[in-house]
Amino acid sequence: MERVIIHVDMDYFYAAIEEREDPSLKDKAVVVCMYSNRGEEGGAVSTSNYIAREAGIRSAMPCKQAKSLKPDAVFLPVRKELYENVSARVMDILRSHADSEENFENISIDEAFLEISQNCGRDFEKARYIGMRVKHDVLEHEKLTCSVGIGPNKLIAKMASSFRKPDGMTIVKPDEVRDFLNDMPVNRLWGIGKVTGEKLKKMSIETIGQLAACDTQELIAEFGKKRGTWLKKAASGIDESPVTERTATDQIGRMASLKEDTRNDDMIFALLDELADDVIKKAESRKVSFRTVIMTVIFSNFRMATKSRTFSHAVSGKDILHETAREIMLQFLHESNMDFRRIGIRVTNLQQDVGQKSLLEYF
Ligand code: TTP
Ligand code: CA
Repeated sequence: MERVIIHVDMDYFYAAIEEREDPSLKDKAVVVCMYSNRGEEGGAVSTSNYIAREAGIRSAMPCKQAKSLKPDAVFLPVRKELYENVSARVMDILRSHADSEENFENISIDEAFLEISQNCGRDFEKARYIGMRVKHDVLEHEKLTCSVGIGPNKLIAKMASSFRKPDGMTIVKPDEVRDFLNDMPVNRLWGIGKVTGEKLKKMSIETIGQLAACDTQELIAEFGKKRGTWLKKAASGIDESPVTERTATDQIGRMASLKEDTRNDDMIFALLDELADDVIKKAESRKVSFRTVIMTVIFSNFRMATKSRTFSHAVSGKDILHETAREIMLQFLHESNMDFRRIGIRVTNLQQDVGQKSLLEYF
């Protein structure tokens, strides 16, 4: 049965809330910073408004670097509790537009999926009207803008919402999916990380259309059965994963110190693999899959940094955790030249495995 799914992504969320709280910030560059316990010098950019982005400021960049790019920007500390309260209210507005409470899925502090198949009678023109109502209600009640994507499944809806930002709305009808994806660079496919992107590049696959045209067996030979099959399906715009409210909210994690402060890849990756294996064992014994991987590094100067990756669907198994953990760790190594003291890995957004195989397990 054909479905209609909306994905909503709030625009420059933390910075937008700060702008709303203090209208004098309106035409200024605003940078929200996560300061470490070492004060302002050690912080990283959480997010920034679009004026600041024009100066090249990006999430996760050291605040110091952001300051040098845009000295007249307004730098503000993260106010997580405030953002969480706003998020809860926004999610209530979004949920009210879904077919039912169960047809709503909150995937991060500022993103959610809503299934509206029934509410729009599977008619994409009516879906457009619901999308406009969603944007209108969020703006009216919370004075915030969002970007909306509407498509026949979660994958397409998610990619559509980032197509026109900020304050955009993009509708991709089932017969438009192919054209929508065809010429996009392959790394824009939701779920493709750096490692997979580079592997595909080596195979001379640059666009999603080229990936869709690939022989499934060739992809399986390169990426394994689950991942290879998923790549082929996703590139063809197929995603059968349901919109479902998350249930379990806890997490599983391990953290340990390296034998000595180091930047040596072998030492770091050996410990990382060990920690990831422990996390997977615990997840398997509890029969849960996870959607988010969070990595923490404590540097030799005790500064702490965190990075996370949220998958489009719940995933499980050693390989995906190892790959993701290594990818994130490489980013840490790339972005800092300090020695590492401790590393940690956590999985969250846990979902109980119910034995039902869906596309979400093809990762
Ligand atoms: P995003 O949706 O990735 O970013 P955004 O809402 O700021 O901007 P966009 O308009 O491009 O959607 O993340 C949501 C919030 O999560 C963001 O406002 C701040 C927080 N965040 C971090 O703290 N660190 C990060 O590295 C990222 C990417 C986001
Ligand atoms: Ca956002």
